[in-house]
Amino acid sequence: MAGGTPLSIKSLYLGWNWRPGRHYTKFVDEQEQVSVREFPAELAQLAQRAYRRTFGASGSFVPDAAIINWYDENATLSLHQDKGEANSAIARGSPVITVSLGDSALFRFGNTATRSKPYRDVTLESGDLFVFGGPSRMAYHGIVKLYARTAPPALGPLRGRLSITIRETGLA
Ligand SMILES: O=C(O)CCC(=O)C(=O)O
Repeated sequence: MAGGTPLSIKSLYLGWNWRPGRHYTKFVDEQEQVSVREFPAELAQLAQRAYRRTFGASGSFVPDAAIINWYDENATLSLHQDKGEANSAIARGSPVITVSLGDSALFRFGNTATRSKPYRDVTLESGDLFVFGGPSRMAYHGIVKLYARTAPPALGPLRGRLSITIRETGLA
């Protein structure tokens, strides 16, 4: 839910739990009884490879959180900035890395100041990995639309789109 309105995407959290409008916690419930699922080492390795390919070997990037979003064919994600992470991580330009699986989607990658132009629309296909960090870390971004039934047949009965968005919270 965002402000009482159901989101049109379904989300699962790894490493740290995030509730829109709140902050990261280690628990999935209000009562703080159920711990969030572990952030898998395989995702950390994948994100670090992407980081090195994009920004070179120097610099530090310690990913520790992922959001898995599932979009049905009508789902969208409005333009937003990712700003729940620690100021230190954001100030370093620590990247946000998104892996796409399933149906293709139109991803809008904007500027850091406003939700309006200039922005670029990029089609993300299954298997694509998108990295933004450095001076683009606070770029507004979102999913404008899905292209239904474009997922590779090899993914079997998966409907819609899954994205895995990996970040460094800087909170550990
Ligand atoms: O689904 C995507 O590719 C983007 C996800 C996203 O923007 C987010 O989780 O903040």
